[in-house]
Amino acid sequence: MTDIGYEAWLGSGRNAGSIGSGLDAGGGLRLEQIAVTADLAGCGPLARAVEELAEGLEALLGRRPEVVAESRRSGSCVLIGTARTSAVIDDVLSGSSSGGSIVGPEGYCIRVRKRSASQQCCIVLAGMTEKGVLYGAFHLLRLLRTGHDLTALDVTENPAFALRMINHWDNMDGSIERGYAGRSIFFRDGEVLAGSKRITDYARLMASIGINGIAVNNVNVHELETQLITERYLPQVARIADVFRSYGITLYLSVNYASPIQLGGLGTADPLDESVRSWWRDKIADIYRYIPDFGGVVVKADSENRPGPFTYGRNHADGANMLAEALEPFGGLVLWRCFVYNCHQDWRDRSTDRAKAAYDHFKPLDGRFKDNVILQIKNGPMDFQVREPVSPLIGAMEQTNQMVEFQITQEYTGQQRDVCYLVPQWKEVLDFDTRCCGEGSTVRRIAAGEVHPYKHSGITAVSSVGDDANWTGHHLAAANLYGYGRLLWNPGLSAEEIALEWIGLTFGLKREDSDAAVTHRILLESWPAYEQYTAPLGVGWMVSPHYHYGVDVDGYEYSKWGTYHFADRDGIGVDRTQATGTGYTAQYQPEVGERYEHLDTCPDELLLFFHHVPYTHVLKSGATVIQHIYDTHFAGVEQVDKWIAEWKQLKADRVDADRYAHILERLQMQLENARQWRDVINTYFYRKSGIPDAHGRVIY
Ligand code: GCW
Repeated sequence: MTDIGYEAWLGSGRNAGSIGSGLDAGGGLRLEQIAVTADLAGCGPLARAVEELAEGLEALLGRRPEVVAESRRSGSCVLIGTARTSAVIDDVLSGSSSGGSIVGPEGYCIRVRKRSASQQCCIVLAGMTEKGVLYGAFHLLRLLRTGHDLTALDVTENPAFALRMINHWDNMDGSIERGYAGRSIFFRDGEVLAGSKRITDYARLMASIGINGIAVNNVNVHELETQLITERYLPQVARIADVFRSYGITLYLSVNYASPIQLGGLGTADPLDESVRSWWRDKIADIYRYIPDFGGVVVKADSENRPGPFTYGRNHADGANMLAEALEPFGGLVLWRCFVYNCHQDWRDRSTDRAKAAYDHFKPLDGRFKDNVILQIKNGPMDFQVREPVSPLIGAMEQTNQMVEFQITQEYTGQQRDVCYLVPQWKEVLDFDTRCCGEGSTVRRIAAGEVHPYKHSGITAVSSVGDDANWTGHHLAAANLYGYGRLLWNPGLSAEEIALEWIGLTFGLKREDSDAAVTHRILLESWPAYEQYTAPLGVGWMVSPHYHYGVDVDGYEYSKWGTYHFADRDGIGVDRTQATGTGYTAQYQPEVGERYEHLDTCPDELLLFFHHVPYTHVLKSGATVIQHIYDTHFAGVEQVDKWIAEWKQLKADRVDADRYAHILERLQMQLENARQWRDVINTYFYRKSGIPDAHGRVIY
């Protein structure tokens, strides 16, 4: 078994030829030393930063820089340190040469300084905290590895979101719910893999993209995982937390709402019952004895058959506040998921609309949650479909902290067999203007805490990582993991730029390289293509039940999950209007809701999410709905076909043989999948509607 891809975007060997200009090229940047302003006794983020720089520079320059105290520096060096440890550091932190950028607690500055006497140049990397220095070290190495000009370096960076999290859906038997890249890196056969090198390497990878919080176990907390918060497992969990801490990452756990019954032997988990509250207070105190900086708990309650406060006639604020009260003395958080809906719906019941559920449950509770509760809201109202509108709950609560949940694991978007680069989708969500506080109330600003005065906010996402050698199954799926972190640091980066960075770092290809261009094109075209050959115009859900890979048009049509397309011989789509449908559009701000309410203003790509229309309805594109279905399904397959042809043209010695063959094989699988989708969807709608393809292509 090969370990190609294990280094992911931190691989450093291949592209040594493209290292930063200015290094040894007359700019005086020979970087013979790493000078540190503090002693390095600890093993925290500062020590990690030194280690990264030493190894990274050695790989790039062919010699290992000497690590010295600031007082012993001579010649060209990287000087690193935190605020108030050195005059040079403080000077750099106090303002950029262009003046006045403020460095926050996780931010950093990188500047080139000339030492007047020797005319030797130093790169000064200054962070307010050790974490900032570590992020800065990864930034500097990224610049070096992608060939940036360092001679006039002037960087000031702060992350856009405070909480930049990952949620693993890992179970203790080693399986991963919705995992497509092997088994868990945290658990196996009921044990915690404390001490595993893989976890250290993972923490490093996550720190390199700025992730600062990780929940390691599945939100569906089963029997054994319920015990993770007991003395039996806490010592091992604490060892993972130690590793995370050294990389600036805080550990979180998903907990079972019914723990007081299952672990404590109580007869109830009623959040207003004093014995339940006191049980949780003791339990949380136990956790902090093992993990002093424990981040808090993720809770999936009253959702898909998980226990919750509803059993006791209480609401979600009651449930969340009980946990929040126990966590408060330690500064811990409750990440309370809003994925709450009736998963036992009768498909005959046309009045219940799953899309409305989260808003209906949570919006009335605004202001009733404690300050250390954050509502965790999926980006769309249904469930990570290839196309959904933005959840109307995002921004709708002024007095309740919120964070957005994305899905990096490709449950509904090709399961890391099909390439589907999701950064463009996430960017669309972040740029969406909810109008909750007038124009400019974008999801990005809400999640950054700029629209409402949230005490805590940020973004989380379901992990795509498993123990496959390359972490993500499909090599190209690593672009989503990388892109997620980069976007959370700086949502101003374009999806194109992020893809280019990733290609440069992963394959050592320069942007002007034609092989980089092919890979870049495939990534950028992949989400649109996936949308084209799967469920059309925002309708979603035509997937094989439970697995969610592959087509099954009626797989969920007569089920209990609340996910229907209502196709008949005349038309298709879900009427969610106020005028004649479920009234879902009323959950948006009026300007937004009105746009979706009317056929003439509803964007094509979401038409069938909001409206039931005849197949002959003419879209803004000029095509009828049925012709659009045929055209996009043919186009989606052609697209994948074209990628294969282009991939085959790559120069043999560029992308290494292993990755070349792996990606080609996956593209061929994707072609099969796309063809199946195309033929089933086109045939289904041809048979339903009786309307032939205007271009006479083969439909069965
Ligand atoms: O997307 C659905 C998945 C479930 C998942 C659930 C959730 C962890 O199909 O596997 O359960 O969402 O987000 O809780």
